[in-house]
Amino acid sequence: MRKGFPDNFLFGGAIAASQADGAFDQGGKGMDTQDLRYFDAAWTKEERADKKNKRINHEKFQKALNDKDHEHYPFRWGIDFYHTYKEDLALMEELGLRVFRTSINWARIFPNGDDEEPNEEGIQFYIDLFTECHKRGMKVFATILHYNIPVNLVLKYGGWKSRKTIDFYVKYVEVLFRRLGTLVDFWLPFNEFNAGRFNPYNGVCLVPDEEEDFDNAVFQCLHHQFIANALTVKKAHEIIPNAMVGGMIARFTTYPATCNPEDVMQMIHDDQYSNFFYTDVMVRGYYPEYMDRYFEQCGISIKKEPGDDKILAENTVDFVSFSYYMSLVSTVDQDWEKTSGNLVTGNKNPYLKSSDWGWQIDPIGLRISLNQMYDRYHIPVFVAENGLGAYDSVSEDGQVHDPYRIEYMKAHIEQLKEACIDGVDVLGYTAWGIIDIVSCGPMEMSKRYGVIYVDLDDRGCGTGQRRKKDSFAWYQKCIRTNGEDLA
Ligand code: BGP
Repeated sequence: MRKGFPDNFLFGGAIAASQADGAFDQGGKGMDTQDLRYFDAAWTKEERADKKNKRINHEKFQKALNDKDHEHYPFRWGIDFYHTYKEDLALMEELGLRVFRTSINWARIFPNGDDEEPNEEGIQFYIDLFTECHKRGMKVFATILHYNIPVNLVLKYGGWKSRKTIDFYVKYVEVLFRRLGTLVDFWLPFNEFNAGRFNPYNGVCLVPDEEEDFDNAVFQCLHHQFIANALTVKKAHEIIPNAMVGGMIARFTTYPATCNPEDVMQMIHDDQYSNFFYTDVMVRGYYPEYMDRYFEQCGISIKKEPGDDKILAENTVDFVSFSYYMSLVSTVDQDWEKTSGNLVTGNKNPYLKSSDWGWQIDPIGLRISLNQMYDRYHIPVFVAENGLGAYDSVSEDGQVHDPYRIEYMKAHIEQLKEACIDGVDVLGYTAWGIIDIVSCGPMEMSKRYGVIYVDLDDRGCGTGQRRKKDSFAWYQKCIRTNGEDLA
């Protein structure tokens, strides 16, 4: 029996380009789809929670294209990581991170997505960034697409609706593999594959009111992404010896609300449609049978080309990964109390506490998820994201005291360790938003995940100064003792 974490377990931290980098119009970068998301710092908490304020539509999309009022577009400024990455990585080295996850911005490599030649300045940025990670003792976990594609691909081709986007994407990844292949340890073609369904603008870059049959368009885009994912696996294996390419979902672990068999059946369906469909295709290499019935019932018909099934079957991922923040409850009872969460609104679990944003905190759910994933696929599993979004503030003593975050991380890492003892082959754990960044869903800076505080507010105003929170020392000790000292 294993006793705990494997030696030198890959404790790490994660961020994403659009939420951190800023410099949206520098270094030859083109406009990307996240640069167009509008936010108003004057919105009240209720207005921020109201999805209609945040949801993009045709009108907002068009207005954003020419809007020079950058304050309302937080993904244009992020935390300026593009310019500060050296200092930030120095802090991460001090923290002891063994792996650093970030995403590559497609529009930095191909500003328009369909350019003939890549942008050398963009490539050089990633060579420098990843070299710096290695110099500071960190492996690199690179997400190839974390929600943002060059806007031009949406305007000219309809984004992921078009098969042409598969070709542009494959051309993009080929450049990455040839130029950055030796600098990246883990490749992730798509962040949270199931986001295409739960947050289609982020996941597949569709503008809802521009579609005649929205649900069908979503699944068509997802099919194109599945093919792009498989072709990426193929290219990586051809170009980079021993490449490790993963598949990822946002894991919505769900429990039946009661032992009523109807609730249990509902749980199975929720798990299939929200979670396993995506990993089943990427890991097993084919569309699972249960989706035939689902597609029939929902009137979904996907256009596939001859050869698609073969591409999926022959190019499955090397590891599976997920983000884990919360769990949900499945029930047929329509009146069950609701709660919010990342990308989804779900049923409330009376046994769990929630974060300030209503996400249900469930450390044991992480162990459950790891066991479920490993039982199902028996390939290595990576926890690509986990963390607590909270309001932090600088106290009078100049420190940021965040005992709630320490409590959250401790409880989850304890369960991660249990999963290792259960025998799950866990490759690593990258704590989400290791340094404060613009939050993805609400787009506010005030929802912070970091163990490093960044002095910026919801308007992007502030000194940008970095400050270690109490959780910094806690995570540092956790890593130094390889997860043995979690006190
Ligand atoms: C995941 C995304 C991240 C992220 C995280 C936390 O779904 O991959 O980009 O930010 O959720 O969500 P939020 O920032 O909305 O709190």
